Amino acid sequence: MAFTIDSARGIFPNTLSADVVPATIARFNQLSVDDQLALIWFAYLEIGKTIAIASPGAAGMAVAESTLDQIRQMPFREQSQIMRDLAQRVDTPINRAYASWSMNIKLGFWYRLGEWMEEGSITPIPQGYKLSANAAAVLLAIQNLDSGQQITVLRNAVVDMGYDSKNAVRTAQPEVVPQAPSERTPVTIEGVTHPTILSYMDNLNANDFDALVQLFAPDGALQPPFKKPIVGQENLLRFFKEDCQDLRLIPERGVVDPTEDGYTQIKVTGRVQTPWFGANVGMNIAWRFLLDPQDQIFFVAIDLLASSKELLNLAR
Ligand code: 45D
Repeated sequence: MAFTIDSARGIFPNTLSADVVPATIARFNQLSVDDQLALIWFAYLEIGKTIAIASPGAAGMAVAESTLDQIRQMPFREQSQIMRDLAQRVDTPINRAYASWSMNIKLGFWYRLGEWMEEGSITPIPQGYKLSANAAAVLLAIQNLDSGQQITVLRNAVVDMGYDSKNAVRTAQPEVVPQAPSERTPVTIEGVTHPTILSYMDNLNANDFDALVQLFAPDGALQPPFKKPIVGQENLLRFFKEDCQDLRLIPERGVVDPTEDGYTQIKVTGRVQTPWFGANVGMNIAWRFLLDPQDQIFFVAIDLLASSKELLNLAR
């Protein structure tokens, strides 16, 4: 066979992704836990000044409710310890519960704690907390990112918290109902009319994950930004249901490049919005597809681009 997943990862090598994001996260992870919590707080306040975060849907949050109530009832000192434990990823019951939640529940959990910190029922970051010089430098680096990169740093900081034991069972998130066909607005992509690509965008936009996963080869793979590939239809379906609800994909343009042995490389660039920030934040994204000879998705990488200039880079 012409391609392996590993070699497929290298298609369209000229694509410039926002490496500053993992670099910033690596610097963040070196900081003391108190600096980490304070820094996220300052970054969150800063970002909140210009872009509003939407509140999480009540239905999805049910599984986190008892943990949230439990924390709210604790004395301030214990609340601080819970937050430190989360950031330090030690083995505690709350950290195990946290790790079992889907991405949106983790974000919604912190959204609530943030609201309660502002309102005073959860212990605040001490007034006048002074960041170390290193932490101040990381905060400055975050302030200099574009908004799509800033929220990616915030999200990654949150998602990696908690304690993920090897054999943990994931807590199911309530499933969304796919949008009715009559309510869908199909995308158009300048330079790309390939039905598999258009269906990919349309099914993801409609939360139609069963149809979406059928577009992949049985051993097909998807590589999210800065992550390793997720391989196989079963793993992909779980990922889509847990982490990909209510995304808005706005592809703009692309190129199609037939390759050896009936494979086709297709690069598409455009914007993606998350339900948390709606139209207020558009992330600059590239999709690098490799279709097999049956026109199924053998591989797709999703890249967060270095800048909006990269939206025009379709070079092979
Ligand atoms: O520690 O084609 C406090 C895929 C202080 C799928 C706090 C995709 C203390 C395939 C402030 C309270 C998914 C790959 C913390 C496409 C403290 C596909 C709280 C891409 C933590 C296109 C912090 C999708 C809070 C993409 C409340 C790129 C933080 C989606 C909240 C990207 C942060 C989505 C939030 C992103 C961040 C969402 C809500 C980056 C949300 C980020």
